[in-house]
Amino acid sequence: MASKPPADDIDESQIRITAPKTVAVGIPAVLNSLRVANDQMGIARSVQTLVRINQKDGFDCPGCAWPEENKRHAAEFCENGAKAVAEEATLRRVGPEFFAEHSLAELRGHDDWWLGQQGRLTHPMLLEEGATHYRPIGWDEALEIIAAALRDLGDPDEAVFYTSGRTSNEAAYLYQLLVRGFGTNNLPDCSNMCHESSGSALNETIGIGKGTVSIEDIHDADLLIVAGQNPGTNHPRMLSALEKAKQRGATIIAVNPLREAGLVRFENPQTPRGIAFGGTTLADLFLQIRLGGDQALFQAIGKHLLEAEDRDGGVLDHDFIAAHTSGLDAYRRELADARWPDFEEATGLTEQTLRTVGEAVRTSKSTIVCWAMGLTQHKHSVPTLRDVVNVLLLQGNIGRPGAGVCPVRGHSNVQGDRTVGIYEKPSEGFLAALDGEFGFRAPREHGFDTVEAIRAMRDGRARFFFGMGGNFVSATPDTAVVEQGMANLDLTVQVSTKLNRSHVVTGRRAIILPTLGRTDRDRRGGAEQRVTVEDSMGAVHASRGRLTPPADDLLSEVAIVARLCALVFDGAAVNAPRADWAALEKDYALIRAHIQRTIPGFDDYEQRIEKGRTFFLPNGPRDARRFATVDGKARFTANPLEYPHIPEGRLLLQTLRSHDQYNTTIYGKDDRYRGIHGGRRVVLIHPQDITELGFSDGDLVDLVSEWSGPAGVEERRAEAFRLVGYETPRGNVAAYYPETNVLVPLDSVADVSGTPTSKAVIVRLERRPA
Ligand SMILES: Nc1nc2c(c(=O)[nH]1)N[C@H]1C(S)=C(S)[C@@H](COP(=O)(O)OP(=O)(O)OC[C@H]3O[C@@H](n4cnc5c(=O)[nH]c(N)nc54)[C@H](O)[C@@H]3O)O[C@H]1N2
Ligand SMILES: Nc1nc2c(c(=O)[nH]1)N[C@H]1C(S)=C(S)[C@@H](COP(=O)(O)OP(=O)(O)OC[C@H]3O[C@@H](n4cnc5c(=O)[nH]c(N)nc54)[C@H](O)[C@@H]3O)O[C@H]1N2
Ligand SMILES: [Mo]
Repeated sequence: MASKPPADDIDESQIRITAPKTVAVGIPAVLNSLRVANDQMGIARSVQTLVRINQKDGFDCPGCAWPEENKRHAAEFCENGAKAVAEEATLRRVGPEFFAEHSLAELRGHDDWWLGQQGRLTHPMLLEEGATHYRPIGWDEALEIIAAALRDLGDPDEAVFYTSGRTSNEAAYLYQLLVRGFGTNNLPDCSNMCHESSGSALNETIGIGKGTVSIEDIHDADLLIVAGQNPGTNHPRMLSALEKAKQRGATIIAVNPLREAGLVRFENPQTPRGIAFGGTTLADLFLQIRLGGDQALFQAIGKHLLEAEDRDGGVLDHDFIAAHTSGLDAYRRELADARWPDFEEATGLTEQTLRTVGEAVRTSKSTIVCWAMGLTQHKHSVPTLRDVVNVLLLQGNIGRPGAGVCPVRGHSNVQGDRTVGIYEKPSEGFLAALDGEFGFRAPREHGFDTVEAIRAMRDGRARFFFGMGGNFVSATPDTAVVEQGMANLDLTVQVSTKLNRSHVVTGRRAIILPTLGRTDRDRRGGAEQRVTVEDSMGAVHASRGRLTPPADDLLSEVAIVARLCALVFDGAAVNAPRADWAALEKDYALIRAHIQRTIPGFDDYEQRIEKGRTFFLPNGPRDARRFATVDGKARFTANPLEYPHIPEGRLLLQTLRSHDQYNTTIYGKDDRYRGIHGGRRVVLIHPQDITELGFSDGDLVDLVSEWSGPAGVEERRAEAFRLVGYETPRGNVAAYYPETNVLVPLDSVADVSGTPTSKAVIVRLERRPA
């Protein structure tokens, strides 16, 4: 299995390398965001759009899920938020003429960057079996083909319904109802590849799969540990919150194999200090940890705290532990056996450094741990995150001001989608509420997550795929297997704003349904509709787009799903949900009323989102130190230490994002902060590893991943990457996703959560034939 760079548009011989930056944002970021916006949408539309991002009567930025500050700036967005918006608000169009001009075979030869640059989709398109080109089709006809394909399936479990995390609460709720009404829980989502490990660990230990802090807690924290996250690129607005905490006296510890600029120093473009005086130093301590060493780090902190307690006392919060937790003894025993040399080996840090961190935690009055993909995409991510919770519980750092867990979410509504039912393992309580509300019986058997869905596609157990947003083909692991799996299907349907690889790697038949994005005006039933979203901290608010949509008769996601519900349910099945689908399509408030009646925490939904208001969903640990776990306590857990072992002559590869991309949407080919310009097929590698493996900086290599499967060692190859000497731990390398997804074995997943191990792939380098 190999991925060749699509030859048409990749010429990365011109890649330019400069020194990595040590400061993030500042004026260059502002200029860059304006340039990108102007390219895509012209200056008038840029200004009209950018001033409404994250304002109280505007739209929610589709960039990330970081919450807004309560007091908003005139420009409450960041460089990368502006790029995300510009991509959506672009004036470029992909209409029927485009598809007439470009055959499927030709489109397959382009990379994700080229495809995304073509513009917004404007018409429903159909690819008939054996056809070389998509052709335009009417909405009714398209929806009828989908409904007929569903009726044709022998078993509802042969259908897979994927969701990406931009979908609004209203659309997601109706969508899960469509899927469950049809008879399956096959609802894989991007979260399966993202924060599923966080959800698994947090649900088990504190009884809620979400973070427990608010933005004020971040400002008030005494110590912030930011691990496995690159906020300068992926959550730039978080830097303002970290800056504020810093100015109030907080200590920040960054934990990352790479010295990411955003963690080192921040120039806030919204303050004179940021513009004129060189900004704020963020990380007081930068731990350049080995990939996958974080469990050892948190165990080391826990061990240090317990030793200090035994020696001097006064470290643990005994009242909290007695009243609210269970399992301390088992955790204590596990750590008593753990050895400092193992911690050193796993982290690449000395005992002295680890104890310095332990001291910072011991003396902190309130501690928050923030994390993202660096902690969730490893085989042992769930035990790692359980050990994060253990450390916080020791000092009662959950459910009080300035303290708690902060998994920093990716997609802007990924958390809301899960809240309203996008989940392959729904709870009985949720299903029973749906049954009561809609007069049917929802299926109880759990469905496929993302990896299981791909296996089903590969093995012929799935025949139908529906993608509510996202780019399943490029975002998922093991690209060659996924592409073959898609080709096995009868029909693949994508509801999308922009062209991507999932439109050109298809089943025997394929349908593209273009849809409105966050920035577009959504007029239905004679009124402008708003939707709601939930941010990373459990706050829900409304979002309303103002721009003229890219085509006149575009349907919103809600309208598409409501019409499918009518086609699939009305008149037909005996056991089907009942509702006035046409009415729901015309007034989204009616959908919110259903949500309010079936999901706890949405009381007075409509009133609480009026006039730019925001409300918090209930959060037991945060609100009242209530822990909905098996024993009603926050649970200490004993987790044997795990960390990656890299075979001789091999490297451990993490796959990550550049500064110029949003997941599989590539804005450009620069990674400004890391000093990479004009190309993406690079491997960041320690200079001594380059020499030791017999290469030179700048050499072109193939990356070959090695995975011991049931049938022996499997190899996967990604061709033509340029070696770039970079400050990363020995033996650890980094390269961009999605180009490297071909290397991630489908079966290499995190224990418990099933998340692909995108931050831990064993590879070797092979010289390219000259
Ligand atoms: N502009 C922009 N914004 C985005 C996105 C985007 O693509 N572009 N994507 C959105 C989405 S869906 C998500 S999930 C988030 C992703 O946000 P991040 O998690 O910040 O994204 P990654 O690029 O995957 O970066 C992972 C970081 O973790 C570090 N890391 C990797 N492995 C380890 C490890 O073992 N231990 C530690 N301590 N660190 C490690 C890497 O060096 C890197 O700094 O961002 C969201 N926001
Ligand atoms: N190797 C590796 N793989 C990874 C990761 C990694 O770090 N390494 N990260 C994983 C993570 S964290 C995530 S979240 C996934 C992301 O997986 P996805 O969410 O599936 O991928 P995206 O690239 O965000 O999807 C982009 C597409 O969404 C569509 N779109 C954008 N906005 C809208 C909208 O409002 N409505 C609709 N209907 N469509 C819209 C556009 O057509 C666009 O092309 O990838 C995962 N894959
Ligand atoms: Mo994500």
